[in-house]
Amino acid sequence: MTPVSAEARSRALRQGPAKGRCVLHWMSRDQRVLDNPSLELAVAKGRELGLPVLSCFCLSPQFLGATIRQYGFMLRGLEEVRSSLEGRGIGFQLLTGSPERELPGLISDVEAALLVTDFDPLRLKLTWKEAVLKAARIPAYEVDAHNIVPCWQASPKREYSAATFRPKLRRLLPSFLSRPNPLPSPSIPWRDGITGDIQAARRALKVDRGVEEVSWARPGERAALTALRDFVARRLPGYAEARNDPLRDGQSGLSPYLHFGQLSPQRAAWEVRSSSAPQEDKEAFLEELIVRRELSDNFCLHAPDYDTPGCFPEWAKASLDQHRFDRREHAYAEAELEAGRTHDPLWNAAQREMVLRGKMHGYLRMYWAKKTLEWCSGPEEAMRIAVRLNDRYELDGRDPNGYTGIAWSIGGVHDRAWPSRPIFGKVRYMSLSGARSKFDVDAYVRRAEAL
Ligand code: FAD
Ligand code: FO1
Repeated sequence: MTPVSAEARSRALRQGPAKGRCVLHWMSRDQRVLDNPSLELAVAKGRELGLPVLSCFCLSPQFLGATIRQYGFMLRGLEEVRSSLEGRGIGFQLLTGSPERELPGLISDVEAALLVTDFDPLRLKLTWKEAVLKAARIPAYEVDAHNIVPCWQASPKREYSAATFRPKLRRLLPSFLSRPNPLPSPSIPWRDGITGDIQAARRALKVDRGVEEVSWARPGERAALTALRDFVARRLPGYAEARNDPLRDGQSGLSPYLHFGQLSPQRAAWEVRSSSAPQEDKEAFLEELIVRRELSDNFCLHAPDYDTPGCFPEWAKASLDQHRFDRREHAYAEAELEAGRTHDPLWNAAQREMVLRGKMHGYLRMYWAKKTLEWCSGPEEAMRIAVRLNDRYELDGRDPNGYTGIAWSIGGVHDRAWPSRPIFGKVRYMSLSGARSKFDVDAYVRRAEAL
């Protein structure tokens, strides 16, 4: 398989002559040094222009409801990024504040000749990028370092299901699923020192410190690689069957590393595919890692209202509307849901696990979100509460996978219509008895109560 250049994963946001004293890399979604095509392109441009490379990260103090749980994990990962860049002669600068203001200031301070940044379909990120490009008139490139097939190449439009998206990805995967490239060294090392005290920035953060940091995942790209290799060696075999049982440690646990970009999906896919695990387990994992995950980016990029019922397919909107005023046997206020005080022991246990550990098993996430529709006043309130709780407590929250997973659960996005029923209409229903047929619910509840 011939290596795939970073260029092939990039698109020009603005062309033009590059004149200045350095190439500036704006790291945001993909917070890693190795296997990072956006950093790779910045170094390649620096070698072409004979300029040093500076990488920067802009710490935005309020990011989509994130608490110290997520900021703490992210900042520890950035400490590792900083020291590993220093060792490679690439500069690192930590900015704090809003990127719309801070980036243009840095671009002029360092007289950047050209800007390279990573791709992110979230609305807030698109707003940041637009503002920076408007303020700084230098050539700029965007690299999709998060999808194996660059999002804009996989499909030019919103895909309605995995079934329509999978063949498009399959066709392009052979040209993009390659071994990740080594990072070339810059031709001119960065000599103006490293700025930005990450520890001081962490102390200065005015974020909710009531949601504790997690202990089950060590942050940073070295820990991410260890977690990947441990999963591939010990738990990929049997994944296809074990992944749906919340009582077995069957999922990979890689989502925080993928969310913060501390692990390259290309690296994960490459090592899974080259492993000696059974074919059905490899396929089951790659279906989630590539098809489901990259479908989420397609959805958020092409449905900017991804966190409201506006993004639901028409059949689901009409059907949910028709059943909007159906009688609810149970109804809960947001505070009762957040406190996990409902009549449903399984839901309460899943909520408790998420609040205390910052993670919830994939099967339970579907059940958890669907019940908010059943117990809230309508899809709008259900979406708002599910998004707020998911983004506040989940370590992997504030991610296209989350907005898509919640829209799938509450509004049938990427799903089909089911026989109509009260409240849900034609949106797929999930029941406690259904869960009991899949795993030992009482054992899961006991385990969560012991947390
Ligand atoms: P594994 O089963 O080991 O899968 C490996 C990777 O594949 C995951 O890390 C993820 O990147 C991807 N993946 C797996 N399942 C899905 C899926 N259904 N959709 C998209 N990608 C998937 N994922 C998040 O990263 N952040 C979230 O905030 C989030 N919120 C969700 C909310 C709801 C209501 C639902 C139904 C799903 C949500 N998911 C979210 C998707 C999925 O549940 C998690 O990615 C997965 O459980 C993470 O655990 P893992 O890494 O061990 O998964
Ligand atoms: N990206 C940034 O560029 N700056 C930030 O300050 C920042 C904070 C942050 C906090 C929690 C979190 O889950 C993500 C955060 N991100 C930040 C964005 C993240 O890197 C991803 O780009 C998106 O959340 C997913 O696409």
